[in-house]
Amino acid sequence: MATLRPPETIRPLRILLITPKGHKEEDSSQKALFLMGVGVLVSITPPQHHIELADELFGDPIDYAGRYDLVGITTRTMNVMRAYAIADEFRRRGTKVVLGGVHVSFNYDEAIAHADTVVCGEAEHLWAQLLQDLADGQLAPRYDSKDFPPVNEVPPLDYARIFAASRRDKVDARKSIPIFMTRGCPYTCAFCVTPNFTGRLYRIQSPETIRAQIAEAKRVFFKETKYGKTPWFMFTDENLGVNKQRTWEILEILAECDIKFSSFISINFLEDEKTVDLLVKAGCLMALVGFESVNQKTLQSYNKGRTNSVQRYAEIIDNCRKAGLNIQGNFLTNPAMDSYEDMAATERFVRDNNLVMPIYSIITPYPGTQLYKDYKEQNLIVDEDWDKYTAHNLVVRCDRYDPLEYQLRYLQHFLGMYAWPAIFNRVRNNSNRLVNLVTSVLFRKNLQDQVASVQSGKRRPVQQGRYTSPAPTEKAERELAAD
Ligand code: B12
Ligand code: SF4
Repeated sequence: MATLRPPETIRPLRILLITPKGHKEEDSSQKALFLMGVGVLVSITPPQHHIELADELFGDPIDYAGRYDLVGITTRTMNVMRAYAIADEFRRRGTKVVLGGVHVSFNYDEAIAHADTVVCGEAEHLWAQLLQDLADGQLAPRYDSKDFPPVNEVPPLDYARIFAASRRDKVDARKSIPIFMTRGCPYTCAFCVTPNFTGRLYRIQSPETIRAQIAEAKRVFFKETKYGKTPWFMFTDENLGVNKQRTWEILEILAECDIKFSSFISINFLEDEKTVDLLVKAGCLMALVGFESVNQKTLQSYNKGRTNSVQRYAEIIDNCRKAGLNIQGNFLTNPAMDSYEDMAATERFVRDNNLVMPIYSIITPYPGTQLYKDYKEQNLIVDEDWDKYTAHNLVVRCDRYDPLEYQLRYLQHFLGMYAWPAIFNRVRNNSNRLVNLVTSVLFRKNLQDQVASVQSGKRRPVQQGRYTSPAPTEKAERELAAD
């Protein structure tokens, strides 16, 4: 690793950072004003460089003829094919391209065919080095966070610079502003990228930094209108409540900031009355919870049994609601484990508990997860067309059911969570009625379209040949014998 020189000795660069929109990515009414990965890059770029942002989720055009020294593209699995297409076009015109983000971090060989360099892992400690190398004409083909010191502290966001670089305007109280308090999550759910990415290192910003960032984000991005005087923040934390004491401190600061927000938080943290009370006082409109399954055995197979206890779900939701906290729920279905009856039970659970904005996904083995590794070894992944990795397409083996029927039934149960009586009860039983109504109606329409496209044959899972299970490994045989 070369040493970093003072900024004034490094040629100023013109940089374009792109957020691509996956070919099959659906339009969302609540997309983030900017992706956090991009926000972080802008905030840590040495000041002499000029940065522009183009976000395809908002329809920003991409100026392929623009004179840029570097085009950086962030990737997730569902948008990576689009990222590659954009990268190829810029490189065809002689512009240097760097790819980064969760997908390419686990697929270097695939990604480098479309880029001059690929960043694997977190960029905080390598970005300035990469830019210096580029300015010196010595760009390396790979920058891996493992070769740099660990990111023990996450940097505060520079909202003013992000605003200046982006094409977004100020937002009113109906649109959320992204921010994070913590990064990482120490748990090891098999379907999640976090444990092998940023996870084990759980970092928490200091209360003073949080207070200052909120004030700055409000000043830069928020405008008061008839829709309200209180800004709404989207916390992009993986899991807010991991360190209880520090979470309480953060929530006490937030309570003084006059904001509303939503955040991911594990269900077990919501068992604690004080945490719930402080969340409500801090302005939390909605806790985003990964319930994943209403079957404890399935949770155990995902390594999620430690945080989630199905038996306690309904009581915790009820207590939170009584305290004034809405609970949003995320669920998964897996053809290897979940029958049609399980799908019906999941829908019933969502409806009985009046969860807000439920998201139902089909198990998707994202590269970098333990699930991907296991399914790859067992030959259970049938489709690696990354465009389909939106979490709503069947890309894994489906032996017990007809794949097309499984795909359809899954969408129908998802739509069932947005049937009119379900929407009615959801709106009636939760606070923030207008938000709940509007988002539910939008989800309903989107799901109706998805069901129609499967029914019409426009969208179908790949053909799956007859499956012969691999011979059990020695370990599996031992476990079976122990059972
Ligand atoms: C917050 C969050 C959300 C929020 C907000 C999303 C948003 N639009 O920002 C909401 C709730 C809306 C959401 C929704 C979904 N999400 Co989400 N989400 C996250 C979460 C928890 C944090 C993302 C984040 O902001 N991280 C903080 C930033 C700073 O990290 P970063 O983006 O990785 O960036 C760093 C590096 O990657 C690198 N980098 C990134 N880009 C670039 C570019 C360049 C050029 C360079 C040099 C470096 C670089 O540098 C950055 C700083 O270190 C992640 C978990 C995770 N670990 O990433 C999941 C995650 C991204 N989500 C995921 C999924 C699957 C979804 C959904 C499909 C879930 C569903 N069933 O509907 C939807 C899809 C919505 C959509 N269209 O985007 C997956 C994606 C897996 C994958 N391989 O693509 C993740 C990884 C979780 C998981 N299951 O493992 N999500
Ligand atoms: S609790 Fe959430 S963020 Fe943490 S590993 Fe599990 S799914 Fe990922």
